[in-house]
Amino acid sequence: IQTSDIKNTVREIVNSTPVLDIHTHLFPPAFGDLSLWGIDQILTYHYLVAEVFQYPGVTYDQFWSASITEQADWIWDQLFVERSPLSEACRGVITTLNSLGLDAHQKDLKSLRGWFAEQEPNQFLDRCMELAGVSHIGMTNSPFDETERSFWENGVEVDNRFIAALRLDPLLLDWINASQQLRDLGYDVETDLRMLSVREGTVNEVRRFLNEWADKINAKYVMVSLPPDFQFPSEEPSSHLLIEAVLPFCEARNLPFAMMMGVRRQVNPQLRLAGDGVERSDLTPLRHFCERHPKNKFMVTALSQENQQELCVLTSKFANLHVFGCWWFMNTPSLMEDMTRMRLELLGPSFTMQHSDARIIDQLIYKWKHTREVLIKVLLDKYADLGKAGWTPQRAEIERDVQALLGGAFMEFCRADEPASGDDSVPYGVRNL
Ligand code: FIX
Ligand code: ZN
Repeated sequence: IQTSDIKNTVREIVNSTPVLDIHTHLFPPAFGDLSLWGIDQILTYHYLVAEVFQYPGVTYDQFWSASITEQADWIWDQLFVERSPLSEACRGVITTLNSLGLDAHQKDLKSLRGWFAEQEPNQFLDRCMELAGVSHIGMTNSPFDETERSFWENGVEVDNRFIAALRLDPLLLDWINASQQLRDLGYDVETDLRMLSVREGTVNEVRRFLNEWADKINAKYVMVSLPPDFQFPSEEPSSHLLIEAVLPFCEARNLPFAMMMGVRRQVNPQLRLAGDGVERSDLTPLRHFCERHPKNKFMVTALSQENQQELCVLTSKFANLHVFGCWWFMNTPSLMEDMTRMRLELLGPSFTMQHSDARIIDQLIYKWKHTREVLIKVLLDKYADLGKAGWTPQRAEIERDVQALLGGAFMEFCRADEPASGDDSVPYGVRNL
């Protein structure tokens, strides 16, 4: 294609390529109240809760004892009426409403509520996925969550556009409580993992738990979020469980083990879900994972800006490491742009540019619209630089690159055979996608 047409071509391809959104907190409507959507949910998103407490007016107690409608009223008033919605999370609300054909600037919350009240959940999901250009949605599935667990135990039928990920935070970060929960679920585990002889039985039971739940939910990968000072290997239960149960299980089933690194939970507990923060992570454990477990596949996203370059370089050293997403505090246009540029410069199109982390179905719209805007900008620059160097891309080449960045590289990573395993009977993690 002509250099002058590249702009339109890149824009058109980025805007029309379907996304595999590998990590969200969304559930399909079959999961009842766990499936969140609608104006009051969007307005009480925890990013906006954190923002509204920048301004005086209500105490934490007043806010949390109010109904969700009252909370949404307060956030709307403070962040959209009294002030301009300049933050990324606020702009997201505007983009979402606008894309749905609603006029947010009229500041008429009542009529917005009326519109949402008329929507049918399944049709609304279809509409959001279509507007967002999302073909598949990765969930976050925790057998340790009682409400969610009961849906799975009762054989919930899962919309096949949703992909399950087995989330293991309690198992790896809070073994004392997790071991009790496992016993309650009928697994014969001991809390004390220090003695090898005792550990053996426990480890086998943990593997049974992992296998049963991976089957039940049809998990495509396994996932944990980690604090900045997480160490591996160590004398902590997490290391015993990883080395003896989780990693062998992942290897046997060819499931990637995804780590989200750098979250300092509950910096301000009064903010509840909005109270988590970020600190720079020590990435040495990640190197240890890749070196010592070459037959495992690891996926990583880091929450701190200061970790991004080191993470890219580490990724370029290990074929069993896949970097994904601009997570949470990194999911802001300026940082996302820097990160995507750097990743392309250091890794080429071998990573997953973004995951939405949406908690509310409607948010798919803005998260992906804003991401695509960034991707267009970055790719246009990169192709322009390549043009100057003497390489003008063909349409099919641009399509291939965009597909890789929006989910294709992840699929390829999941499907790739392990370097040293010759066992053909092992099912591929995402073969049914
Ligand atoms: O741990 C996670 O998966 C995080 O994404 C969430 O805990 C966080 O609250 C969030 O929604 C970030 O976007
Ligand atoms: Zn998340």
